[in-house]
Amino acid sequence: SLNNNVGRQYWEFDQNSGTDEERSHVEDIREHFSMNRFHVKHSSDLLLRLQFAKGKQIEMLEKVKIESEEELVKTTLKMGLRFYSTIQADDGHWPADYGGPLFLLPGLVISLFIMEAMNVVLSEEHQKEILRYLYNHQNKDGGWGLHIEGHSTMFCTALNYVAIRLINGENNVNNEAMEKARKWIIEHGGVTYIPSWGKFWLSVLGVYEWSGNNPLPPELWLLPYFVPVHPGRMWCHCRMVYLAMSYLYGRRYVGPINSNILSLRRELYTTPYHHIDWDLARNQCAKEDLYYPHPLVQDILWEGLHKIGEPLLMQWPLSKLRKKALNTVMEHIHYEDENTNYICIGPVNKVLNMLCCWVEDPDSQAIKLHLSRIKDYLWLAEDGMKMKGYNGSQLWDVSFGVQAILATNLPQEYGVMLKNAHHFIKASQARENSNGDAKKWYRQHSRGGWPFSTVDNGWIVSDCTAEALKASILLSLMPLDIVGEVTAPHRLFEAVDLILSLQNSNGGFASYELTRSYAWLEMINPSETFGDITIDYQYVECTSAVIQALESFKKNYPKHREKEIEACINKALQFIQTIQLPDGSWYGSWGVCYTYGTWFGICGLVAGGYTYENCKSIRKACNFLLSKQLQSSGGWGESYLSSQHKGKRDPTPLKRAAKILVNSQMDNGDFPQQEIIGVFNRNCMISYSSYRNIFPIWALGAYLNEVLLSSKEYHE
Ligand code: LAN
Repeated sequence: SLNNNVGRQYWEFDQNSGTDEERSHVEDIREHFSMNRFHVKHSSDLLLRLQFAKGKQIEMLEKVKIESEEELVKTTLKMGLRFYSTIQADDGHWPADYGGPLFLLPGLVISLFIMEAMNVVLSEEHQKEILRYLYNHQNKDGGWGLHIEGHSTMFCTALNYVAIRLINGENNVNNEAMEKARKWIIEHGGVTYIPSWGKFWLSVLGVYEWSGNNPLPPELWLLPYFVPVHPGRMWCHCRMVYLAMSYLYGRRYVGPINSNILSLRRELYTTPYHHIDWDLARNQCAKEDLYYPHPLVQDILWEGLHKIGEPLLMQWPLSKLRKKALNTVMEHIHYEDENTNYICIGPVNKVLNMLCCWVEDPDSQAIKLHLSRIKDYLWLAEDGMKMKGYNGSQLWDVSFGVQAILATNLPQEYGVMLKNAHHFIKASQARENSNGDAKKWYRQHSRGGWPFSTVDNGWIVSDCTAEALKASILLSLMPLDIVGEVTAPHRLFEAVDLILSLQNSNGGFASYELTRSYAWLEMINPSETFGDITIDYQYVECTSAVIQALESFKKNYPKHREKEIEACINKALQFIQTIQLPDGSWYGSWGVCYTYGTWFGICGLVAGGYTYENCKSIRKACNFLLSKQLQSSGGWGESYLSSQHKGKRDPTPLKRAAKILVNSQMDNGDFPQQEIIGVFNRNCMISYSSYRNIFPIWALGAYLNEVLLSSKEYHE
C-alpha cells in the first residue's frame, strides 16, 4: 500500500536462518526460560534482540576503572545508546515484545478452528511456538492467570486449555499439564464459573450454551444517540468488542461440532452437559476472576432482557428489528475493518470482526484481507509465540525513545538512530480522517494525530499525538544533518488542532475520543474481569502529555491559535491538580502505577510553569516519591529529578538512584528485564519491553545534564 506498512512486525520461520551454534544458543535460552518459568515470568525478548544485534557489532566499553561519577554515567549512557541502536529496525522503530495478557491467543485459535483456517494461517512452527508459550505460562497450580504474572483464573485456565486442545486435537488430553489444568477447572466449579467473555467464546465454539449468557442485544445500536447508554457513546475498545459480540450473540452462532468439541463438553464441567442449569450459570463467576462484581441494577436488567426481551426479539415481528440491527452491526464492522487495514482497534475485536465476516460470508474478500493481517499480532520470544496486546507499541516507544536520547545530550552517540526514528514519526502521522461517513460510525477526526502503533492501525490517541508532537518539535530544533528534514509546520498545526478538539469541558483528556457519557455507565459493565471500560475517562497521563506538547509548541510557534492553546493548557493544569490524590500521588492507568502517574502529574505541572517553590501540588508529589524510594537500593529517584529547582535540591536520593541504574546495566549495554510494568483496565498487565532501555537512558541523561553537569556550573 502507499504507506508501505511502516512499522509492521511479523514473524516467519526461516529454516535456514543462523548457524548451528546460533540455533543451539537459541535453544539454550528457551530452555533457561522454561526451567525458571515459575520464578521469572517475564521474557527478556532475547530472540529479537539477538537477531537484530547480529552483524551490528558495537565497540564494547568498560566501566570498571572509571572513578569520576560524570564519566561513569556518560559511559553507562554510551553503552546504553549503542546497545539501543542495535535493536532499531530499518524503518526507525524499536520492535519490542508487547505481550502479557493471556486471554488473547484463545480467541484467535477458536476463530481459526471454526474457520478451518488454523493450518492455513499458522505454520507448524507457529503452532509449536504457541504451544510452547501456553505451557510456559501455566502456573504451578495448573491454571493460567489473566496475564503472565497473575494468579490462576477460570477465564484464562479454561480458554488456554481449550486453545491447546484445538491446536493439537486429542493428543494433548492426557499429558500432565493438561490433567492439572482440568483438575484446576473442576475444583473451581467447572466452566460455568467462567466470566462473561469466556462464556461468549465457549458458546461460539459449541462447548457452552447461548442460554447461559447474559444478553448482548445488537438492537442497542438502533437506539437514538441522545440515550446515555447508546453504545456509540462508550469507550472505543468497549464498543468495538461488544459490537462484534452482539452480532454473534444476535445470531446465536455456533461453530461446527466435532468429536473434539463433544469431548470438551465432558472435560470442562462437574455435571453432565445436558444436566447443566444454564440459567443459573449465566451469573456464575469464579471468585478468582471477579474484579468487578455486577451491581444489582445489572442483574435486574439482564434478567428482564433475558427472560422477556430476547424471546420477543427472536420472534416475528420483532425478528425484523433483529435483522435490521444485525445488518447495521455488520456494516459497522466492515467500516472498522476497512479503516484499520483489517488490523482493527485491538487484538480482541480483530479476531471477533474476522469471525463475523466469516459467518456472514466465508468466501468474501474481507476474509482474505483479515487473514493477511493476523501475523501483525503475533510475537516470538524465548517463552514462545504470543499474541500482542496491540499490533505493537511502535509509535509510542519511538516518541519516548527520541526524548530519552535527546535528554542525554551526547550528539556523537546518536548515529543515525535519530534520523531513522524521525522518519518513522513523520511516516506515522495520520494524514486524513477516517474514510466515508465517519460520523455515522462514531469516529472523531484523526487528521494530524498519531496512533499508538502504526499508521495502518488508523486510531489516533491523545497522548500518542502529544508525545509524538513533543518529539517532532525537539527534533526540529536539531541540526538537519543529524536528524533529517523537519516536519512541515502545517503538520504540527494539524496535530495541535486535533489535540484542541479532544479536550473535555472539565479540562481533562481521555484516550482516543472525547468522553461521551457518564461514569455511572460502569454499572452496566458486564465483563467481571475489567474495571472502568464503559466510557473513555480522563487520565493524568493524557492530560499531562498534552500540556507538555502544547507548551513546547507555543514556545516555537507562538502565533498558531495562541489564545485557545493558552486556555486549553490552563484548564488542563487545573484538572490535573483536582485529581491529585491526598498523599500527593496520581493514579496511573496505563503503567504501574502511582509512580508512573506521578511522573506524568509532575511533568505536566512543571511544563505549565509551576515549580517546587510556587506549587504545593509539586511539593506534595515530591514528598510522595521520596517516601517511596527503596531504602536499601535507592531506586525510584528519577521523577524527583524533573521537579526540583536547581541549586536547592538535595542530590543524594538521585545519586543513589543513578547508581543503581549504572550498576544494573549489563555488559552489552542492555538493562535487565524485571517485573511487568504496563497495565490496562485496572486489572490486566501488559509488557513494554523497550522501557528497560528507554527509561534508564532518559533518567541518566537527565541526571547527567541536570544534576552532574549543572551543579558543576553552579559550583564553578
Ligand atoms: C493501550 C496501549 C496504549 C495506551 C496509552 C497510549 C499508553 C494510554 O496512555 C492511553 C490508552 C492506550 C492507547 C491503550 C488502551 C487500551 C489498550 C488498547 C492498551 C493498553 C493496549 C491493549 C489495550 C486493549 C484494550 C487490550 C484488549 C483488551 C480488551 C479489554 C478489549
